[in-house]
This record gives sequence, C-alpha cells and structure tokens, in this order.
Amino acid sequence: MPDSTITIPADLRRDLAVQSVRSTIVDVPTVRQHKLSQTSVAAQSYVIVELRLANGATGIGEAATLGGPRWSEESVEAIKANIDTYLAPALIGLPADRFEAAAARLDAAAKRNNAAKAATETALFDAVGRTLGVPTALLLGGKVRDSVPVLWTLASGDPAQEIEEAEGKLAARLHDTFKVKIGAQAPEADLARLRRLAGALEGRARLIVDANQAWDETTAVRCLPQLAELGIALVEQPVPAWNIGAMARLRARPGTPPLLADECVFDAHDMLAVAQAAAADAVSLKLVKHAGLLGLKKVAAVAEAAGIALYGGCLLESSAGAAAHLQAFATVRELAWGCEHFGPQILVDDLVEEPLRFADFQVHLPQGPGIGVTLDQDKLRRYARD
Ligand code: MUC
Ligand code: MG
Repeated sequence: MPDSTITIPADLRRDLAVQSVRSTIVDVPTVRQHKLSQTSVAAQSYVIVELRLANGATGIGEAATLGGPRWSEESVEAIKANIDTYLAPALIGLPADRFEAAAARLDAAAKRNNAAKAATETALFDAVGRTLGVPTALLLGGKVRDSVPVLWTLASGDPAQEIEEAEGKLAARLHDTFKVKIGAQAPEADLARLRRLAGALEGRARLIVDANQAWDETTAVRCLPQLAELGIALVEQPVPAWNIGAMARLRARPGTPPLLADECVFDAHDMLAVAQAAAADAVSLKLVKHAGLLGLKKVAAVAEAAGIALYGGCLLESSAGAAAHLQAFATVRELAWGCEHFGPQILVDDLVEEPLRFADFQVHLPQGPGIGVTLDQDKLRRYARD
C-alpha cells in the first residue's frame, strides 16, 4: 500500500481536545414585528456558543429562541445557564471529533434542552471542520446540493402590508413561496386574510400556512378544506403537538391539504410515532428540536424510511444558525419542500462576517471549512446582553 498523500498530524487526537466553551446571549432587532399564534417578536434572542480546541481552532454554534420560552420550553437564559453549568463541563477534554460520544455525554448531562445541545454540538462540528479544512457537510455524508429553495414568512397579520412585502420579495427574485403565520386571530379572520393574499399573488407565488398548534380538531375539520380551496399547498402543525391522533384523522379526510409536522417532532422517537400513525406528509427539520446535526439526520432518516417528505425548518436563526442548518440540508437526498431560512434577512443586522447569499429564490451553502461562516466579534459585542 502506498503512503497516504494526506498528512494527518500524529498528535491530532490530543489537539482536538475541547479546551473551553463560552456562551453569550445576544438580542438582534427584527425589521418588523413577527406574529405567531403563541407569541410576537420585535427582536430575536440567541445564545452563541464559542468552543476552543487544544489546537487553537474555534467553532461556533447558535441556539435560537422565539419570544422567550413560548415556542418551546427553552429560553436564552435557561440555554446559557445549562450550557455553562452542565453541557460545557461534560465536553471538556473530549476529542471534538467524537460526535456521537459527545451527544451521549450531553444527553447524560441534561434531559432534553435540545437547542442548548444543538448549539454546543454545532460548535464541535465547526471546530473539527476548521481543523481538517473541510465543510461540516462533508462530515455529515457530503453535499448533494449547493443551494436550497428558500421561502419567506408573512407574519405581520396585516394583509395589505403582507401583500406589499411579498411583492417586494418576488420583484427582487428572493422568494416565490410564502409561509403565512395563522392562529393569532379567529380562524375566519385568518381565512379572509388568506383569501386576499391568495387573490393578490395568484399564479405568481405558492402559499403555505403555519398555525403553530392554534386549532382544535373541530376547527381544523372546518377550515382545512377551505385552505385547500384557496390553493394552500401545505399546512403546518394545525393542532397541538400532543394530538398526533388528530393529525392522522385530519390527514385521512378528503379535501385536507398536505400536513407538515413541526412541534410534534422533536426527536427520532417522535418521528417514528408520527410515521406509525401516518400523521404527516412532511416534517420540518430544525436543530433546536433535534438536539444537533446528528439528531437532525436521524429524524430525517426515519422520515425517509416512512416516505415522509423533508422540509428545512428554522427558528429565525441568523446566518450562523442558518449556515449550520444548510450544511445538514445539503446532505439529504431529497428536500422536497425546500427550506425557510429567511432569518438572516429579517434581522436588522447579522452576526457573521459574510452573511449568507440569497439569490434567484435560493439560499446558497457557504463555502469554506466548518459551518462556512465566521462570527463577527464586533457584532457579537454590539448585540450581547449586558
Ligand atoms: C415555526 O413554527 O415554524 C419559523 C418561521 C417562523 O416564522 O416561525 C418559525 C417557527
Ligand atoms: Mg412551525
């Protein structure tokens, strides 16, 4: 056997030991109010994780939240406390390339806390990628695409403003699919709003909706056929996360549009339960739910095995969090519904040196090692919470 032409430093293992982990809460204002059924935000709050290896390489990760512990149970304050007190100490000294072992240590150190774990695990992948000079996608199976179709979310609740916003995105060739957040008002008011949007954008844009668990089954039975008549292509989490049975019954009714599982699928066990109940047509993949890149790929694998389509979800991450998602989304064979990583564009400012590139209705996988973006330390200081 000839010698390998790749030089692997003899002391790589020792060099990869996790030396330190730092977490910082940041608050970045959004360009407009973003209203969901359960919360409304004018600023996005993240925990940025910076992890340093013995070899001097650093890696970053981002944990996104939406309006405090309302979208899920994690708040930035809790995420930071749990990273500092439990998750970081569990990784110190571990060679950073032992991703599965690291995930097991994080699971032993804390129950759930999936956003906190995801940010910490992402920083491991970033640091190892930077050490080896390879993108995170390579460590996850290798990329099958360089860009992903990306939608924009309409969530001001004011249809006139939403039509104007959508027109701007279409004209700039940024987005031609729009997700409308519903459930903050009565279903009839949302249906009237959607009627206006569908009429104004007919033939030029695709619409999907996200109710964020707002409806009960009876409301969903009444409203889903009306959404289908309006041409809504996909309905995300219409009923509470616990009610997988309702999702399955709704899905079996004629006239129901395809259903997208979001809050009802956190880990691979949840995905299996949804698959066994035939409760969804597609699943939204998010690092904050799946506890990291490995967890995301496991959920994706269970969905693929059940014939459930994949959708690249977000929690309004900055380019840092969005880049990590793209590294994973680039590696799944089919991403039938594209992704929704418009987060970097709804912030007044980004947290990285070179924000993600949006063009021709796609968001592009950043080039370079690790997650492909570098934290801007000035921005980190500017938006850090005192
Ligand atoms: C969600 O539930 O999908 C993602 C985009 C958005 O507007 O809200 C989030 C969370
Ligand atoms: Mg959702």
